[in-house]
Amino acid sequence: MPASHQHFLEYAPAPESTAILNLKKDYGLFIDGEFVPGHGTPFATISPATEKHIAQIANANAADVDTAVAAARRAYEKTWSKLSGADRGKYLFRIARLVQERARELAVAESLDNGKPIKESRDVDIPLVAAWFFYYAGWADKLDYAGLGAAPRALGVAAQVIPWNFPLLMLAWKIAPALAAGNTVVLKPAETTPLSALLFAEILQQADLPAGVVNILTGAGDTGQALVQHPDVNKVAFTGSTAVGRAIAKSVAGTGKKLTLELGGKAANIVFDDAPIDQAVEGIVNGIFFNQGHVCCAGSRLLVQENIHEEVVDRLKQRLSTLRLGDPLDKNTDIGAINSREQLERIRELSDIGEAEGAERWTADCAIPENGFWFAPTIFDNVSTSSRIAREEIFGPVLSVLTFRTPAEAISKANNTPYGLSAGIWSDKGSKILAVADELKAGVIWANTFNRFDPSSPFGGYKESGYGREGGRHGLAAYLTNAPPDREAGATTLVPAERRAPQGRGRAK
Ligand code: TAP
Repeated sequence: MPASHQHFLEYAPAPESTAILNLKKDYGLFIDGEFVPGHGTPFATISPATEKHIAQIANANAADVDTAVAAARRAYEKTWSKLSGADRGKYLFRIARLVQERARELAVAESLDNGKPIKESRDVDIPLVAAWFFYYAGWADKLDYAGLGAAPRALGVAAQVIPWNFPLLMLAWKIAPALAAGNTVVLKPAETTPLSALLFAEILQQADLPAGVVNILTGAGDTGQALVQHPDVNKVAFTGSTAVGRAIAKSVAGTGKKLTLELGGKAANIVFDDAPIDQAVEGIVNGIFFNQGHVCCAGSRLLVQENIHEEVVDRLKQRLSTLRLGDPLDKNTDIGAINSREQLERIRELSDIGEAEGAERWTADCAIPENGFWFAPTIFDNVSTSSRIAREEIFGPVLSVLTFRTPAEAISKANNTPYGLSAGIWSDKGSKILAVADELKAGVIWANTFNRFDPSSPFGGYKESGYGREGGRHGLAAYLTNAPPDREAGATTLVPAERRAPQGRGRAK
Protein backbone atom coordinates (compact mmCIF):
# COMPACT_ATOMS: atom_id res chain seq x y z
CA MET A 1 0.00 0.00 0.00
CA PRO A 2 1.46 3.44 -0.87
CA ALA A 3 2.42 5.44 2.23
CA SER A 4 -0.02 8.23 1.29
CA HIS A 5 -2.95 5.77 1.52
CA GLN A 6 -2.14 4.28 4.90
CA HIS A 7 -4.35 6.51 7.00
CA PHE A 8 -7.51 5.75 4.98
CA LEU A 9 -9.85 2.94 5.77
CA GLU A 10 -9.67 0.23 3.17
CA TYR A 11 -12.91 -0.81 1.50
CA ALA A 12 -13.82 -4.43 0.95
CA PRO A 13 -14.97 -5.08 -2.62
CA ALA A 14 -18.74 -4.56 -3.05
CA PRO A 15 -19.44 -5.71 -6.57
CA GLU A 16 -22.92 -5.35 -8.03
CA SER A 17 -23.99 -8.70 -9.48
CA THR A 18 -24.50 -9.07 -13.20
CA ALA A 19 -26.95 -11.94 -12.56
CA ILE A 20 -29.84 -9.55 -13.12
CA LEU A 21 -28.81 -9.16 -16.77
CA ASN A 22 -30.48 -11.41 -19.26
CA LEU A 23 -28.42 -10.54 -22.30
CA LYS A 24 -28.66 -12.16 -25.70
CA LYS A 25 -25.51 -13.31 -27.46
CA ASP A 26 -26.52 -11.43 -30.61
CA TYR A 27 -28.55 -8.28 -31.03
CA GLY A 28 -30.32 -7.32 -34.25
CA LEU A 29 -31.54 -3.91 -35.34
CA PHE A 30 -34.83 -2.73 -33.86
CA ILE A 31 -37.01 -1.83 -36.85
CA ASP A 32 -40.80 -1.63 -37.02
CA GLY A 33 -41.22 -3.05 -33.53
CA GLU A 34 -39.00 -6.10 -34.01
CA PHE A 35 -35.38 -7.17 -33.81
CA VAL A 36 -34.18 -7.96 -37.34
CA PRO A 37 -30.75 -8.86 -38.77
CA GLY A 38 -28.58 -6.04 -40.11
CA HIS A 39 -26.93 -6.08 -43.52
CA GLY A 40 -23.56 -4.60 -42.50
CA THR A 41 -20.75 -6.54 -40.80
CA PRO A 42 -21.67 -7.18 -37.15
CA PHE A 43 -19.32 -5.98 -34.42
CA ALA A 44 -18.69 -6.84 -30.77
CA THR A 45 -19.36 -4.62 -27.82
CA ILE A 46 -16.85 -5.09 -25.00
CA SER A 47 -16.47 -4.02 -21.39
CA PRO A 48 -13.88 -1.21 -21.32
CA ALA A 49 -12.93 -2.27 -17.76
CA THR A 50 -11.92 -5.82 -18.72
CA GLU A 51 -11.86 -5.80 -22.55
CA LYS A 52 -14.14 -8.86 -22.33
CA HIS A 53 -16.75 -9.53 -25.02
CA ILE A 54 -20.34 -8.68 -23.99
CA ALA A 55 -22.44 -9.33 -27.11
CA GLN A 56 -22.42 -9.32 -30.88
CA ILE A 57 -24.18 -6.28 -32.36
CA ALA A 58 -25.80 -5.87 -35.78
CA ASN A 59 -24.48 -3.18 -38.09
CA ALA A 60 -26.98 -1.16 -40.12
CA ASN A 61 -26.00 -0.34 -43.69
CA ALA A 62 -27.67 2.22 -45.98
CA ALA A 63 -30.42 -0.25 -46.95
CA ASP A 64 -31.25 -0.85 -43.27
CA VAL A 65 -31.38 2.92 -42.73
CA ASP A 66 -33.85 3.10 -45.62
CA THR A 67 -36.03 0.38 -44.10
CA ALA A 68 -36.00 2.03 -40.67
CA VAL A 69 -36.84 5.49 -42.04
CA ALA A 70 -39.68 3.99 -44.09
CA ALA A 71 -41.02 2.25 -40.95
CA ALA A 72 -40.84 5.54 -39.02
CA ARG A 73 -42.62 7.37 -41.85
CA ARG A 74 -45.40 4.77 -41.98
CA ALA A 75 -45.82 4.84 -38.21
CA TYR A 76 -45.94 8.63 -38.28
CA GLU A 77 -48.62 8.79 -40.93
CA LYS A 78 -50.75 5.83 -39.93
CA THR A 79 -50.52 5.75 -36.12
CA TRP A 80 -48.59 8.29 -34.15
CA SER A 81 -49.87 11.49 -35.76
CA LYS A 82 -53.42 10.17 -35.41
CA LEU A 83 -53.19 9.78 -31.63
CA SER A 84 -54.22 12.53 -29.24
CA GLY A 85 -51.55 14.10 -27.05
CA ALA A 86 -53.09 12.42 -24.01
CA ASP A 87 -52.67 9.02 -25.65
CA ARG A 88 -49.07 9.71 -26.64
CA GLY A 89 -48.51 10.79 -23.04
CA LYS A 90 -49.84 7.45 -21.77
CA TYR A 91 -47.17 5.60 -23.74
CA LEU A 92 -44.48 7.90 -22.39
CA PHE A 93 -45.66 7.40 -18.80
CA ARG A 94 -45.64 3.65 -19.41
CA ILE A 95 -42.06 3.79 -20.73
CA ALA A 96 -40.99 5.88 -17.72
CA ARG A 97 -42.47 3.37 -15.29
CA LEU A 98 -40.84 0.43 -17.08
CA VAL A 99 -37.48 2.22 -16.91
CA GLN A 100 -38.00 2.54 -13.16
CA GLU A 101 -38.99 -1.12 -12.84
CA ARG A 102 -35.91 -2.26 -14.75
CA ALA A 103 -33.64 0.43 -13.28
CA ARG A 104 -31.13 -1.88 -11.63
CA GLU A 105 -30.74 -3.99 -14.75
CA LEU A 106 -30.29 -0.89 -16.92
CA ALA A 107 -27.71 0.52 -14.50
CA VAL A 108 -25.68 -2.69 -14.52
CA ALA A 109 -25.82 -2.89 -18.34
CA GLU A 110 -24.76 0.75 -18.66
CA SER A 111 -21.78 0.37 -16.32
CA LEU A 112 -20.72 -2.86 -17.99
CA ASP A 113 -20.80 -1.42 -21.51
CA ASN A 114 -19.68 2.14 -20.81
CA GLY A 115 -17.27 1.73 -17.87
CA LYS A 116 -18.92 4.34 -15.63
CA PRO A 117 -19.18 3.61 -11.88
CA ILE A 118 -22.36 1.79 -10.90
CA LYS A 119 -23.14 4.42 -8.28
CA GLU A 120 -23.37 7.00 -11.08
CA SER A 121 -25.47 4.89 -13.47
CA ARG A 122 -27.68 3.77 -10.55
CA ASP A 123 -28.09 7.16 -8.83
CA VAL A 124 -27.74 9.64 -11.70
CA ASP A 125 -28.16 8.28 -15.24
CA ILE A 126 -31.11 5.91 -14.90
CA PRO A 127 -33.20 8.05 -12.48
CA LEU A 128 -32.73 10.96 -14.91
CA VAL A 129 -33.80 8.76 -17.84
CA ALA A 130 -37.09 8.01 -16.03
CA ALA A 131 -37.44 11.68 -15.04
CA TRP A 132 -37.05 12.76 -18.69
CA PHE A 133 -39.83 10.44 -19.86
CA PHE A 134 -42.12 11.47 -16.98
CA TYR A 135 -41.49 15.15 -17.69
CA TYR A 136 -42.19 14.98 -21.43
CA ALA A 137 -45.15 12.62 -20.89
CA GLY A 138 -46.70 15.56 -19.05
CA TRP A 139 -46.19 17.89 -22.02
CA ALA A 140 -47.72 15.61 -24.67
CA ASP A 141 -51.28 16.91 -24.21
CA LYS A 142 -50.28 20.50 -23.41
CA LEU A 143 -48.34 21.52 -26.51
CA ASP A 144 -50.70 24.42 -27.20
CA TYR A 145 -49.40 25.98 -23.97
CA ALA A 146 -45.70 25.55 -24.72
CA GLY A 147 -45.43 29.11 -26.05
CA LEU A 148 -44.95 27.90 -29.61
CA GLY A 149 -48.22 29.11 -31.09
CA ALA A 150 -51.75 27.83 -30.57
CA ALA A 151 -51.51 24.58 -32.51
CA PRO A 152 -47.92 23.53 -33.08
CA ARG A 153 -47.38 20.55 -35.37
CA ALA A 154 -44.93 17.67 -35.31
CA LEU A 155 -42.15 17.70 -37.90
CA GLY A 156 -42.39 14.04 -38.98
CA VAL A 157 -39.46 11.62 -38.79
CA ALA A 158 -36.54 12.52 -36.50
CA ALA A 159 -33.03 11.12 -37.11
CA GLN A 160 -31.08 11.09 -33.85
CA VAL A 161 -27.40 10.29 -33.34
CA ILE A 162 -25.98 10.07 -29.82
CA PRO A 163 -22.56 9.60 -28.16
CA TRP A 164 -21.16 7.05 -25.73
CA ASN A 165 -20.74 9.12 -22.56
CA PHE A 166 -24.34 8.93 -21.26
CA PRO A 167 -25.79 6.31 -23.60
CA LEU A 168 -29.26 5.84 -22.16
CA LEU A 169 -29.62 9.37 -20.83
CA MET A 170 -28.80 10.90 -24.23
CA LEU A 171 -31.34 8.52 -25.75
CA ALA A 172 -33.95 9.83 -23.29
CA TRP A 173 -33.03 13.46 -24.02
CA LYS A 174 -33.66 12.76 -27.70
CA ILE A 175 -36.60 10.33 -27.75
CA ALA A 176 -38.82 11.72 -24.96
CA PRO A 177 -39.42 15.21 -26.44
CA ALA A 178 -39.62 13.86 -30.01
CA LEU A 179 -42.42 11.44 -29.12
CA ALA A 180 -44.22 13.91 -26.87
CA ALA A 181 -44.29 16.36 -29.76
CA GLY A 182 -45.74 13.67 -32.08
CA ASN A 183 -42.68 12.74 -34.16
CA THR A 184 -41.43 9.25 -34.88
CA VAL A 185 -37.77 8.36 -34.45
CA VAL A 186 -34.79 6.52 -35.89
CA LEU A 187 -31.93 6.62 -33.37
CA LYS A 188 -28.32 5.50 -33.65
CA PRO A 189 -26.42 4.86 -30.41
CA ALA A 190 -22.62 5.07 -30.36
CA GLU A 191 -20.67 2.07 -31.62
CA THR A 192 -19.02 1.42 -28.23
CA THR A 193 -22.21 1.66 -26.12
CA PRO A 194 -25.19 0.07 -27.89
CA LEU A 195 -26.36 -2.18 -25.04
CA SER A 196 -28.72 0.05 -23.04
CA ALA A 197 -30.44 1.28 -26.23
CA LEU A 198 -31.14 -2.36 -27.14
CA LEU A 199 -32.57 -3.06 -23.69
CA PHE A 200 -34.62 0.09 -24.14
CA ALA A 201 -35.99 -1.41 -27.39
CA GLU A 202 -37.20 -4.36 -25.30
CA ILE A 203 -38.90 -1.88 -22.98
CA LEU A 204 -40.69 -0.37 -25.98
CA GLN A 205 -42.00 -3.83 -26.86
CA GLN A 206 -43.14 -4.31 -23.26
CA ALA A 207 -44.88 -0.93 -23.41
CA ASP A 208 -46.69 -1.95 -26.59
CA LEU A 209 -45.50 1.18 -28.35
CA PRO A 210 -46.94 1.01 -31.88
CA ALA A 211 -44.48 -0.56 -34.34
CA GLY A 212 -42.14 1.86 -36.13
CA VAL A 213 -42.62 4.81 -33.74
CA VAL A 214 -39.06 4.26 -32.45
CA ASN A 215 -36.42 2.40 -34.46
CA ILE A 216 -32.90 1.75 -33.15
CA LEU A 217 -30.06 1.24 -35.58
CA THR A 218 -26.72 0.11 -34.21
CA GLY A 219 -23.60 0.74 -36.25
CA ALA A 220 -20.66 3.12 -36.58
CA GLY A 221 -20.14 6.56 -38.11
CA ASP A 222 -21.25 5.38 -41.58
CA THR A 223 -24.65 4.38 -40.23
CA GLY A 224 -24.98 7.78 -38.54
CA GLN A 225 -24.02 9.53 -41.76
CA ALA A 226 -26.52 7.54 -43.87
CA LEU A 227 -29.22 8.30 -41.31
CA VAL A 228 -28.74 12.07 -41.09
CA GLN A 229 -28.40 12.32 -44.88
CA HIS A 230 -31.53 10.29 -45.59
CA PRO A 231 -33.85 12.43 -47.74
CA ASP A 232 -37.03 11.37 -45.90
CA VAL A 233 -36.10 12.63 -42.42
CA ASN A 234 -37.51 15.99 -41.31
CA LYS A 235 -35.35 16.59 -38.28
CA VAL A 236 -31.77 15.80 -37.27
CA ALA A 237 -30.64 15.85 -33.64
CA PHE A 238 -26.98 15.17 -32.93
CA THR A 239 -24.85 15.07 -29.79
CA GLY A 240 -21.13 14.46 -30.14
CA SER A 241 -17.92 16.03 -31.35
CA THR A 242 -17.74 19.47 -32.96
CA ALA A 243 -16.00 18.00 -36.03
CA VAL A 244 -18.83 15.56 -36.79
CA GLY A 245 -21.43 18.22 -35.87
CA ARG A 246 -19.89 20.57 -38.41
CA ALA A 247 -19.97 17.87 -41.12
CA ILE A 248 -23.63 17.17 -40.34
CA ALA A 249 -24.51 20.88 -40.48
CA LYS A 250 -22.95 21.05 -43.95
CA SER A 251 -24.77 17.95 -45.20
CA VAL A 252 -28.11 19.16 -43.85
CA ALA A 253 -27.77 22.74 -45.16
CA GLY A 254 -30.37 23.59 -47.77
CA THR A 255 -32.41 20.40 -47.28
CA GLY A 256 -35.15 21.94 -45.11
CA LYS A 257 -34.38 19.50 -42.28
CA LYS A 258 -34.54 21.10 -38.85
CA LEU A 259 -31.22 20.63 -37.00
CA THR A 260 -30.06 20.77 -33.39
CA LEU A 261 -26.43 20.20 -32.45
CA GLU A 262 -25.15 19.57 -28.94
CA LEU A 263 -21.37 19.55 -29.26
CA GLY A 264 -18.31 19.85 -27.08
CA GLY A 265 -17.31 22.23 -24.32
CA LYS A 266 -14.39 23.59 -22.31
CA ALA A 267 -16.21 24.98 -19.31
CA ALA A 268 -14.69 27.39 -16.81
CA ASN A 269 -15.36 26.59 -13.18
CA ILE A 270 -14.64 29.94 -11.46
CA VAL A 271 -13.75 29.92 -7.76
CA PHE A 272 -13.62 33.29 -5.95
CA ASP A 273 -11.73 33.76 -2.70
CA ASP A 274 -14.98 34.23 -0.75
CA ALA A 275 -16.30 30.80 -1.85
CA PRO A 276 -16.97 28.04 0.70
CA ILE A 277 -13.76 26.15 -0.08
CA ASP A 278 -14.81 22.67 1.06
CA GLN A 279 -17.94 22.83 -1.08
CA ALA A 280 -15.99 24.27 -4.00
CA VAL A 281 -13.44 21.44 -3.86
CA GLU A 282 -16.28 18.89 -3.99
CA GLY A 283 -17.80 20.84 -6.87
CA ILE A 284 -14.53 20.91 -8.79
CA VAL A 285 -14.16 17.14 -8.32
CA ASN A 286 -17.75 16.54 -9.42
CA GLY A 287 -17.26 18.99 -12.28
CA ILE A 288 -14.38 17.18 -13.97
CA PHE A 289 -14.01 13.70 -12.46
CA PHE A 290 -17.70 12.67 -12.67
CA ASN A 291 -18.09 10.04 -15.42
CA GLN A 292 -14.26 10.04 -15.93
CA GLY A 293 -14.58 13.55 -17.35
CA HIS A 294 -16.50 12.19 -20.35
CA VAL A 295 -18.94 15.05 -20.01
CA CYS A 296 -19.53 17.75 -22.64
CA CYS A 297 -20.30 20.34 -19.93
CA ALA A 298 -17.42 19.20 -17.65
CA GLY A 299 -15.69 21.93 -15.63
CA SER A 300 -12.38 21.18 -17.32
CA ARG A 301 -10.84 24.62 -16.74
CA LEU A 302 -10.54 25.62 -13.10
CA LEU A 303 -10.20 29.41 -12.80
CA VAL A 304 -9.20 30.06 -9.21
CA GLN A 305 -8.57 33.45 -7.60
CA GLU A 306 -4.82 33.88 -7.20
CA ASN A 307 -4.76 34.36 -3.40
CA ILE A 308 -6.44 30.99 -2.73
CA HIS A 309 -4.81 29.11 -5.59
CA GLU A 310 -2.34 27.16 -3.46
CA GLU A 311 -4.88 26.21 -0.82
CA VAL A 312 -7.46 25.03 -3.37
CA VAL A 313 -4.94 22.99 -5.37
CA ASP A 314 -3.55 21.40 -2.18
CA ARG A 315 -7.01 20.43 -0.97
CA LEU A 316 -7.91 19.13 -4.41
CA LYS A 317 -4.88 16.86 -4.45
CA GLN A 318 -5.78 15.56 -0.99
CA ARG A 319 -9.34 14.88 -2.10
CA LEU A 320 -8.28 13.18 -5.34
CA SER A 321 -5.96 10.91 -3.36
CA THR A 322 -9.04 9.45 -1.64
CA LEU A 323 -10.92 8.60 -4.85
CA ARG A 324 -11.12 4.90 -5.65
CA LEU A 325 -10.43 3.92 -9.25
CA GLY A 326 -11.37 0.47 -10.51
CA ASP A 327 -14.17 -1.98 -11.26
CA PRO A 328 -17.15 0.08 -12.48
CA LEU A 329 -19.52 -2.51 -11.02
CA ASP A 330 -18.09 -2.06 -7.51
CA LYS A 331 -20.39 0.18 -5.45
CA ASN A 332 -17.38 1.89 -3.86
CA THR A 333 -15.80 2.93 -7.15
CA ASP A 334 -15.51 6.66 -7.83
CA ILE A 335 -13.57 6.57 -11.10
CA GLY A 336 -14.39 3.93 -13.68
CA ALA A 337 -12.84 2.94 -16.99
CA ILE A 338 -12.21 5.16 -20.00
CA ASN A 339 -14.80 4.21 -22.60
CA SER A 340 -12.49 3.02 -25.38
CA ARG A 341 -8.87 2.56 -26.38
CA GLU A 342 -9.22 5.42 -28.91
CA GLN A 343 -10.48 7.79 -26.23
CA LEU A 344 -7.67 6.74 -23.88
CA GLU A 345 -5.13 7.50 -26.64
CA ARG A 346 -6.69 10.95 -27.15
CA ILE A 347 -6.48 11.74 -23.42
CA ARG A 348 -2.88 10.53 -23.23
CA GLU A 349 -1.87 12.52 -26.28
CA LEU A 350 -3.36 15.81 -25.08
CA SER A 351 -1.97 15.28 -21.57
CA ASP A 352 1.52 14.73 -22.99
CA ILE A 353 1.10 17.91 -25.01
CA GLY A 354 0.14 19.77 -21.80
CA GLU A 355 3.32 18.61 -20.13
CA ALA A 356 5.45 19.49 -23.17
CA GLU A 357 3.89 22.97 -23.19
CA GLY A 358 5.20 23.54 -19.67
CA ALA A 359 2.21 22.96 -17.38
CA GLU A 360 2.89 21.18 -14.05
CA ARG A 361 1.42 17.69 -14.12
CA TRP A 362 0.15 15.92 -10.99
CA THR A 363 -1.49 12.49 -11.01
CA ALA A 364 -3.33 10.78 -8.18
CA ASP A 365 -1.43 7.82 -6.80
CA CYS A 366 -3.73 4.91 -7.56
CA ALA A 367 -3.26 1.37 -8.75
CA ILE A 368 -4.25 0.91 -12.39
CA PRO A 369 -5.90 -2.45 -13.24
CA GLU A 370 -3.98 -4.63 -15.65
CA ASN A 371 -6.65 -5.01 -18.34
CA GLY A 372 -9.02 -2.40 -19.69
CA PHE A 373 -8.64 1.33 -20.34
CA TRP A 374 -7.75 3.55 -17.41
CA PHE A 375 -6.48 7.05 -16.75
CA ALA A 376 -5.77 8.26 -13.21
CA PRO A 377 -7.23 11.64 -12.13
CA THR A 378 -4.78 14.30 -13.28
CA ILE A 379 -4.32 18.00 -12.60
CA PHE A 380 -2.29 20.43 -14.69
CA ASP A 381 -1.30 23.52 -12.73
CA ASN A 382 0.02 26.83 -14.07
CA VAL A 383 -1.65 26.32 -17.42
CA SER A 384 -1.46 29.25 -19.80
CA THR A 385 -4.54 30.41 -21.70
CA SER A 386 -2.93 29.62 -25.03
CA SER A 387 -2.03 26.05 -24.08
CA ARG A 388 -3.86 23.33 -25.99
CA ILE A 389 -5.04 21.73 -22.73
CA ALA A 390 -6.75 25.03 -21.90
CA ARG A 391 -8.43 25.25 -25.30
CA GLU A 392 -9.24 21.74 -26.54
CA GLU A 393 -11.75 19.31 -25.13
CA ILE A 394 -9.82 16.42 -23.52
CA PHE A 395 -12.98 14.51 -22.55
CA GLY A 396 -11.19 12.70 -19.75
CA PRO A 397 -10.32 13.02 -16.03
CA VAL A 398 -7.91 15.90 -16.58
CA LEU A 399 -8.24 19.34 -15.00
CA SER A 400 -6.40 22.46 -16.21
CA VAL A 401 -5.82 25.08 -13.50
CA LEU A 402 -5.53 28.79 -14.33
CA THR A 403 -5.61 31.79 -12.00
CA PHE A 404 -7.18 35.25 -12.06
CA ARG A 405 -7.09 38.36 -9.86
CA THR A 406 -10.30 40.29 -10.58
CA PRO A 407 -13.83 39.34 -11.66
CA ALA A 408 -13.18 41.06 -15.00
CA GLU A 409 -10.13 38.87 -15.59
CA ALA A 410 -12.11 35.75 -14.64
CA ILE A 411 -14.84 36.67 -17.12
CA SER A 412 -12.44 37.36 -19.94
CA LYS A 413 -10.51 34.11 -19.36
CA ALA A 414 -13.72 32.10 -19.03
CA ASN A 415 -15.02 33.46 -22.34
CA ASN A 416 -11.68 32.96 -24.08
CA THR A 417 -12.70 29.68 -25.69
CA PRO A 418 -14.25 28.59 -28.97
CA TYR A 419 -16.90 26.76 -26.92
CA GLY A 420 -19.82 28.05 -24.81
CA LEU A 421 -21.72 25.19 -23.25
CA SER A 422 -21.51 25.62 -19.48
CA ALA A 423 -19.75 27.37 -16.60
CA GLY A 424 -19.65 27.33 -12.81
CA ILE A 425 -19.28 30.17 -10.29
CA TRP A 426 -18.35 29.70 -6.63
CA SER A 427 -18.80 32.66 -4.30
CA ASP A 428 -20.51 33.51 -1.04
CA LYS A 429 -21.87 36.68 -2.61
CA GLY A 430 -25.09 36.39 -4.61
CA SER A 431 -24.68 39.76 -6.33
CA LYS A 432 -21.23 38.77 -7.57
CA ILE A 433 -22.55 35.47 -8.91
CA LEU A 434 -25.34 37.23 -10.83
CA ALA A 435 -23.04 39.94 -12.20
CA VAL A 436 -20.47 37.40 -13.42
CA ALA A 437 -23.11 35.01 -14.81
CA ASP A 438 -24.53 37.89 -16.84
CA GLU A 439 -21.21 38.29 -18.65
CA LEU A 440 -20.44 34.63 -19.31
CA LYS A 441 -21.15 33.32 -22.79
CA ALA A 442 -22.36 29.85 -21.82
CA GLY A 443 -25.68 28.06 -22.23
CA VAL A 444 -25.80 26.70 -18.68
CA ILE A 445 -24.30 28.39 -15.62
CA TRP A 446 -24.24 26.70 -12.23
CA ALA A 447 -23.78 28.69 -9.02
CA ASN A 448 -22.14 26.95 -6.05
CA THR A 449 -22.79 23.59 -7.66
CA PHE A 450 -21.90 21.79 -10.89
CA ASN A 451 -23.21 19.12 -13.28
CA ARG A 452 -26.80 19.33 -12.07
CA PHE A 453 -29.40 18.17 -14.58
CA ASP A 454 -33.14 18.50 -14.54
CA PRO A 455 -35.60 17.70 -17.32
CA SER A 456 -37.36 21.03 -16.88
CA SER A 457 -34.18 23.02 -17.49
CA PRO A 458 -33.03 23.83 -21.03
CA PHE A 459 -29.49 22.73 -21.96
CA GLY A 460 -27.40 23.75 -24.96
CA GLY A 461 -24.54 25.88 -26.17
CA TYR A 462 -23.16 28.90 -27.97
CA LYS A 463 -20.44 29.07 -30.61
CA GLU A 464 -18.74 25.71 -31.31
CA SER A 465 -20.83 24.03 -28.62
CA GLY A 466 -23.72 23.92 -31.09
CA TYR A 467 -27.23 25.31 -31.30
CA GLY A 468 -30.73 24.47 -30.16
CA ARG A 469 -31.82 23.55 -26.65
CA GLU A 470 -32.72 20.22 -25.12
CA GLY A 471 -34.81 19.92 -21.97
CA GLY A 472 -37.70 21.94 -20.67
CA ARG A 473 -40.29 23.70 -22.76
CA HIS A 474 -37.46 24.87 -25.03
CA GLY A 475 -36.65 21.26 -25.86
CA LEU A 476 -40.07 20.87 -27.48
CA ALA A 477 -39.39 23.66 -29.96
CA ALA A 478 -36.79 21.48 -31.66
CA TYR A 479 -39.50 18.95 -32.59
CA LEU A 480 -42.39 21.25 -33.46
CA THR A 481 -43.32 23.84 -36.05
CA ASN A 482 -46.10 26.35 -36.28
CA ALA A 483 -45.57 27.05 -39.98
CA PRO A 484 -48.68 26.42 -42.11
CA PRO A 485 -48.85 22.80 -43.34
CA ASP A 486 -48.22 23.72 -46.98
CA ARG A 487 -44.81 25.16 -46.08
CA GLU A 488 -43.50 22.02 -44.49
CA ALA A 489 -44.21 18.79 -46.31
CA GLY A 490 -44.83 15.90 -43.98
CA ALA A 491 -45.73 17.91 -40.89
CA THR A 492 -49.26 17.17 -39.75
CA THR A 493 -51.37 19.02 -37.25
CA LEU A 494 -51.55 17.42 -33.83
CA VAL A 495 -54.69 19.19 -32.73
CA PRO A 496 -57.45 16.59 -32.43
CA ALA A 497 -60.22 17.25 -34.99
CA GLU A 498 -62.80 18.14 -32.36
CA ARG A 499 -60.62 20.96 -31.00
CA ARG A 500 -59.80 22.64 -34.31
CA ALA A 501 -61.68 25.92 -34.95
CA PRO A 502 -64.53 25.15 -37.34
CA GLN A 503 -64.08 26.83 -40.73
CA GLY A 504 -66.05 30.00 -41.40
CA ARG A 505 -67.30 30.52 -37.85
CA GLY A 506 -66.42 33.48 -35.69
CA ARG A 507 -64.93 33.21 -32.23
CA ALA A 508 -68.07 34.34 -30.44
CA LYS A 509 -70.58 31.66 -29.73
P1 TAP B 1 -18.33 11.47 -32.54
O1 TAP B 1 -17.58 10.83 -33.62
O2 TAP B 1 -18.84 12.84 -32.75
O3 TAP B 1 -19.54 10.49 -32.18
C1 TAP B 1 -20.84 10.85 -31.81
C2 TAP B 1 -21.87 10.01 -32.56
O4 TAP B 1 -21.84 10.34 -33.96
C3 TAP B 1 -21.61 8.51 -32.51
O5 TAP B 1 -22.84 7.82 -32.50
C4 TAP B 1 -20.86 8.28 -33.79
O6 TAP B 1 -20.90 6.95 -34.21
C5 TAP B 1 -21.63 9.18 -34.73
N1 TAP B 1 -20.92 9.58 -35.95
C6 TAP B 1 -19.59 9.54 -36.21
N2 TAP B 1 -19.35 10.06 -37.44
C7 TAP B 1 -20.54 10.44 -37.96
C8 TAP B 1 -20.95 11.06 -39.18
N3 TAP B 1 -20.06 11.40 -40.11
N4 TAP B 1 -22.26 11.33 -39.38
C9 TAP B 1 -23.17 11.01 -38.43
N5 TAP B 1 -22.84 10.43 -37.26
C10 TAP B 1 -21.54 10.15 -37.01
O7 TAP B 1 -17.49 11.47 -31.22
P2 TAP B 1 -16.33 10.42 -30.82
O8 TAP B 1 -15.43 10.14 -31.96
O9 TAP B 1 -16.98 9.28 -30.19
O10 TAP B 1 -15.53 11.28 -29.77
C11 TAP B 1 -14.54 12.20 -30.24
C12 TAP B 1 -14.45 13.41 -29.36
O11 TAP B 1 -15.70 14.06 -29.41
C13 TAP B 1 -14.23 13.11 -27.88
O12 TAP B 1 -12.90 13.00 -27.58
C14 TAP B 1 -14.87 14.29 -27.25
O13 TAP B 1 -13.97 15.35 -27.19
C15 TAP B 1 -15.99 14.64 -28.18
N6 TAP B 1 -17.29 14.12 -27.73
C16 TAP B 1 -18.15 15.01 -27.27
C17 TAP B 1 -19.38 14.58 -26.82
C18 TAP B 1 -20.35 15.55 -26.31
S1 TAP B 1 -21.54 15.05 -25.38
N7 TAP B 1 -20.29 16.80 -26.62
C19 TAP B 1 -19.72 13.23 -26.82
C20 TAP B 1 -18.79 12.33 -27.36
C21 TAP B 1 -17.58 12.80 -27.79
P3 TAP B 1 -19.74 5.96 -33.65
O14 TAP B 1 -19.73 6.02 -32.19
O15 TAP B 1 -20.22 4.65 -34.08
O16 TAP B 1 -18.48 6.42 -34.30
